[in-house]
Amino acid sequence: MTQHDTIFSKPLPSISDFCFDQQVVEVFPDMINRSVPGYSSILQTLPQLVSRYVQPDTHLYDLGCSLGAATLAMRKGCEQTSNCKIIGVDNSQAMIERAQLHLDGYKSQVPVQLLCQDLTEVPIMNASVVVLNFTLQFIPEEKRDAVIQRLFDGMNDNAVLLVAEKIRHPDEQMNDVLIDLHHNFKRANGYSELEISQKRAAIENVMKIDTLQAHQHRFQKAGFKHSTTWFQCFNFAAMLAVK
Ligand code: GEK
Repeated sequence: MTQHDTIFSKPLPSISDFCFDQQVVEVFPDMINRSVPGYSSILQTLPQLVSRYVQPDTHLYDLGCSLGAATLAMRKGCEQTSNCKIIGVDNSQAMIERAQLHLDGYKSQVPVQLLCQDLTEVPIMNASVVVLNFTLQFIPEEKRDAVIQRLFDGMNDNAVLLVAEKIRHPDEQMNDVLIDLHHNFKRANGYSELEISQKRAAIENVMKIDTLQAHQHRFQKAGFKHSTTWFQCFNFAAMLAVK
């Protein structure tokens, strides 16, 4: 059973930058479900997208896999394809250890290898599916172009890159509307004003968000032939790009 997220419920004397430590691992499923609108819809759709693009005898990568929720969804989508291997990567040791326990709990023919490593350093090769489910936003902005380019270079023709992110609207007034809708979503899920504002302060420095246009531009620049947004709820969006 996942624990209820109360990390920011008491006033904190000072707010440190958010990090994915043991305390976060314990509450992570509750935290992400109550904070990210559309998270479960995106996960439910992943098997369909994976089965559409997966190729036999290839690798599938889940970069920033946390507890392996997307890894499990990917595994469902490639169960019928021969000789696939999933590689899950996260640079939080606490996340990887718990993800291994989750994955061991479900039987499957598809091998999964979990790596505790910085995703910017993991070799990508023979990939038919690459997933960045709410992870790119934690990579320093100046490195994002190079990260997407490396993924593109390690992908096969017709492979798919699936990227979900919190996004910023270029029109400030519209951006404010989307932020208010998101905060109301968090209130409706039981987060207090104090929790919302302390979390915001903790995440401000570690999560810089791009516009949808910046993402699309980056995909094109890397060489992807096709890309679109396939899901959006408030300021959270899921995109796909095909090589
Ligand atoms: C899910 N995809 O449940 N290298 C590897 N991992 C990283 C890096 C990095 N440089 N930076 C951050 N992470 C998951 C949810 S959570 C999203 C992803 C969120 C990892 C970090 O340790 C964390 O586990 C994950 O990226 C982001 O579908 O909490 O909003």
